[in-house]
Amino acid sequence: MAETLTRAPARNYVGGEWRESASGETYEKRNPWRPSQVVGVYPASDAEDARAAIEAARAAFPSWAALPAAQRAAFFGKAAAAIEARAERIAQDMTAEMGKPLRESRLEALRAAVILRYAAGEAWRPIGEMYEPSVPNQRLYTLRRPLGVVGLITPWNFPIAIPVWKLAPALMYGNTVVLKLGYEAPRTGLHVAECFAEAGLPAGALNVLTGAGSKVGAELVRNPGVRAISFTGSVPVGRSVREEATARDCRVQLELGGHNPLLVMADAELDRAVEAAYAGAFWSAGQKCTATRRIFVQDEVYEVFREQLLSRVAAGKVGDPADPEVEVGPVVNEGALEDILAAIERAKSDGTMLVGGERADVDGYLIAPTVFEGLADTAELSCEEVFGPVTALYSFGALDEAIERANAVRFGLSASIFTRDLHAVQRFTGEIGAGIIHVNSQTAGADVHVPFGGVKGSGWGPHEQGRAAIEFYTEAVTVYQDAPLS
Ligand code: UN1
Repeated sequence: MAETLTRAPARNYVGGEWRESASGETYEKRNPWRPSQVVGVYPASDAEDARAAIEAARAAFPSWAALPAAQRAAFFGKAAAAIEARAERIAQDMTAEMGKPLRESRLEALRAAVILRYAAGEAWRPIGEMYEPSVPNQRLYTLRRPLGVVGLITPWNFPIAIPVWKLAPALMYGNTVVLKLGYEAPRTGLHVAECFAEAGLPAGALNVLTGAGSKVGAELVRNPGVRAISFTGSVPVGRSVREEATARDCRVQLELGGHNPLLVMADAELDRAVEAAYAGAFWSAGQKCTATRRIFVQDEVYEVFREQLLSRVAAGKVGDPADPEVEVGPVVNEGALEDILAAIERAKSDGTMLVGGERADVDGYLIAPTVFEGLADTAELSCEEVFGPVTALYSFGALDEAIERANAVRFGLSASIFTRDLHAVQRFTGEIGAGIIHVNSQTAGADVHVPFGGVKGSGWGPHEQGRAAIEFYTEAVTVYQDAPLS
């Protein structure tokens, strides 16, 4: 039996108004730690809602784009302050709806405000370059212009950071936005809409919808009114988004999966490497595309590293994500729980499970942190992304071998090496197949002011965040401006 809901059903934010879905349909969101508890009711939006949001964004575009950037930035400062003022509420909601441990939810809520403040600074940075002309009386320069309406399709696993790091540059460069929130974490993203509404953002500049990707996302991808789609999510959906959008000349940016390696050299600070392995593999229950999936340890220290990692797993606090001490909470829903447990079952015949592997709570979708060893590099778990608290240990002899094996997957998002050897660092940063490279820190995490994105099968299109975001959210034009002769 569902427990009583204490909050009114939520609504979409379209054209500056709070609206129910056109069909009136809703869906319930339950707490992955206590699935009998309904934590919210949300519009089950469909293509009609997406079309209304696209129309609102289209209508708002000319005046939004015409505003001086510093005026656009002023809304960001206010929205950031509104996020900071309600950060604890946002964090609690995030934890209740998708199960991220509160300690990480709190950091993510505040990170959203930092992203907005960084993006606001774009108002004072250049948007073009001046060149020497090759004829007299000419100014020759490049200029970056907004695209128009952009569609943002976002996942549940970073339910405020990812929507904000997409919408912030999109709006700052003068586009208007239709944002589709992750189905499993709508409340967190709706806080952002509320904060922009409080900031007085002009109606229609930002439109936010809840509902299924197959309905809302699909319309954004197909609708000719949408000039660009930024998508973060799974590989198969990302591929179909790319095919459909590029076929109609719509700009596409994809952030997809990862299968991120952590290399531990014999000279590494082992305690720090163990901490990084634990955090990278198990925080947020491994539900990050930057999570550590493979841990390569040099032969000489393999045994001691393994023992230390297993002690760290034994000491780790696993359970209720609302407890601020808890490091590993539930996975997002029952389907994810079943898929991860099934992948663990299959992996048992490919290698040795050292710890974990079972459901760790009768109600919550909790999986105990799980470590394998002895898997072949071609085993499923060595190659395919299992989006949960599961990682594997591999031993290696020389750095060459480790880099080659680490690179032998189709993904290339993040990678990390622990060593004191500068030569090894230079080899690694030069040769590892990853877009985000860490030296002596964990594979997950992303600063707001630098580019973020993968190589190989982990992404497509320009990278996100930092100044890199200008590539995707603007079009560059070259202007030959000859002065009149008299
Ligand atoms: C992070 O590691 O803090 O969906 C960010 C994801 C990535 C973002 C990771 N796109 O997990």
